[in-house]
Amino acid sequence: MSATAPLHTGSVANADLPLYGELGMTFMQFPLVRDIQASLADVVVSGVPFDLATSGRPGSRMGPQAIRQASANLIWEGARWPWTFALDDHLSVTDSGNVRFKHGEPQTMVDALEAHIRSVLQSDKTALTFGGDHFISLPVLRAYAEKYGPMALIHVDAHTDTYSGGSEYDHGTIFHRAVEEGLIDTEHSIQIGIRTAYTYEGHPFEVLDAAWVGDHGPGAVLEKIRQRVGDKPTYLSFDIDGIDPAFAPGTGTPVAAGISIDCALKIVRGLQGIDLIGMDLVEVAPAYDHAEITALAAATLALEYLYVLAANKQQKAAKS
Ligand SMILES: [Mn+2]
Repeated sequence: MSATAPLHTGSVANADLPLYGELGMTFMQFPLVRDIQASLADVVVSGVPFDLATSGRPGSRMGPQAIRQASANLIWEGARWPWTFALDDHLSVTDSGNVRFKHGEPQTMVDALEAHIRSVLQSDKTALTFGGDHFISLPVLRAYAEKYGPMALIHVDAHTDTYSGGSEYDHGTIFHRAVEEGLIDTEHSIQIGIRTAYTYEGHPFEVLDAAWVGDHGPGAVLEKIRQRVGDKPTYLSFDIDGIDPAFAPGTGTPVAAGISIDCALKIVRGLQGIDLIGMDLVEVAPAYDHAEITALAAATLALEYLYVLAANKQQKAAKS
């Protein structure tokens, strides 16, 4: 994989470019580098094939490979529309493969993932992490909080995941626990696309529910996000079930009337200028997908995020 020349340069694909990827696809065919310290990349992509904390339909352990495979549809476009530069002109990305742990022993995943993300951050890179179910965000946030302290959180989801009951390994309780553990600065955090019940009174996050997003559109959402997160280091946690099942049916706990993929992409694209320090994209369960539309939505959202990082880096370089 690493022997392959970068495929993202130039504005159009070369005739000899493998349009639909190769065997053992990495995300966007970025070089596979397992040794984090040896990598010179700005961003490390990782998969966490874990779904033991799922309350509904399992299967998100197959998410990372589905997202990587779907990204094969995106590599031919040298500069992704509507951006006017090639991603690797400004940002270097590697894929470190999947985090390894013992199936049936959730704590081994927690320990391995936390150590992995810690090593990414210690080498001055940031992480783009593919779940797996949403529980994987908790070890990631723990490692992030060691470096950044309590972070601003932008959380896209149909569910708040702030439930206080639940089991030790539970994809519905992570933000309750993250708040409890002091990983998140709730005053600067916002949840978007929510359309299921939660404890409304005393809820620590600002919520833009799916109906509000539908009524007001991405511009208004971005205004609210900017007001809320300000210039704090900001982590983006994206549950694919925040998107309407029409655009993302391949997930464990789908909820009707979500946000459209168009709106979601405009929101991610509009995060330019916010101090983004990491992203996870979780709950893609390919067994319930149709025509790979969920995996394609996830791959596209992740790529859009990388373009935002590239634009931010460019802007920073221009200032200094
Ligand atoms: Mn959810």
